[in-house]
Amino acid sequence: MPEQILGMDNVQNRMLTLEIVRVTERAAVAAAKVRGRGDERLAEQAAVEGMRRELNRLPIDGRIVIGEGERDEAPMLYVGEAVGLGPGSGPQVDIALDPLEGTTIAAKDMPNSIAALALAGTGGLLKAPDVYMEKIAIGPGYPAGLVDLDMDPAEAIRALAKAKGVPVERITACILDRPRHAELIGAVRTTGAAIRLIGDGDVAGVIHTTDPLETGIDIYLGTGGAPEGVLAAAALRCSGGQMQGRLLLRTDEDKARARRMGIEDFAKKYELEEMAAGEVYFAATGVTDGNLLQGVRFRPDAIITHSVVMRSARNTIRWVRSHHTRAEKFDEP
Ligand code: VTB
Repeated sequence: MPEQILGMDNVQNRMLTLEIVRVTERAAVAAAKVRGRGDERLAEQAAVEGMRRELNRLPIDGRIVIGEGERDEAPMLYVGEAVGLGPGSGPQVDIALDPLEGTTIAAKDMPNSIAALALAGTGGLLKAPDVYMEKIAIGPGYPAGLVDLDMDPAEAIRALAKAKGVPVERITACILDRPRHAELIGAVRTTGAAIRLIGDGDVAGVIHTTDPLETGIDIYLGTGGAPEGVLAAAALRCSGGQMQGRLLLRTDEDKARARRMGIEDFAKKYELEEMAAGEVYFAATGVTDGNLLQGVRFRPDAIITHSVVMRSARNTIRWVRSHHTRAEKFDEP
């Protein structure tokens, strides 16, 4: 059989675009069953088990590049784990996943926790170590290079307002609510722009820039997890938009982690295409209610999930609302 690669416009690959939503649906339902219990580990573990089960049913020869952690720290969905039905069943793909992005928000039943998954051809996703990444992202429709990580944040906000044709006061920046962002928040405040502070969930935060009419967010700024940065980059490749990221390697241990992932240039500013290259598929399902995705609903007649699936080739974005009327399937091993 000839080698199958992602991006070949064959029926199998096109079907895969839709199939991947089952994986995030399953993780989201598992996490939602225990959301709002104040127990992060319980929700995370449920999501991981749910996602893994469904991922291993996909016709792919997959390898995790962004997962739950390095092999010795994660029993399941660790970096390097082979997933899917294996060689011969479908294309060779690299996978970035987060079965429950925003564990704390799910445990508190606060907005915007999601289950997320991205697929790319081999080598398509940046093998980011589990360190911090500085990020900047804006949605589609702006000239390339309008904002930049190396710009003063206030300057970036003003440039964005100008390009959008609105007063700066009409711009909203999304920033993780962390003490480390005090200076950044101060700088944005000097412009008069609004800030939506989020407790967690910067994958959703970045994705929210792609639809400001719906989410009210124009720009994402600040430092969050590097693995989350790659997942967000994959989503932005599919939906359009601009993003840059730079790893923050502060300790010798951070640097050793990066080196293990094959990273040599510790100060590199990654462009969107360097974090998620070539053909990319992305899926996310809401766990808790959010700005773009509704959380899982448990009704007497069905479990309802709300997801988005995207493919970079044609920037198609599909919203999938599934009614799982035989909901007992979620209890199957
Ligand atoms: C962010 C947030 C994630 O990690 O990336 C954050 O969006 C960064 O780490 O949901 P800190 O919490 O240390 O700031 C997460 O919280 C995932 O762990």
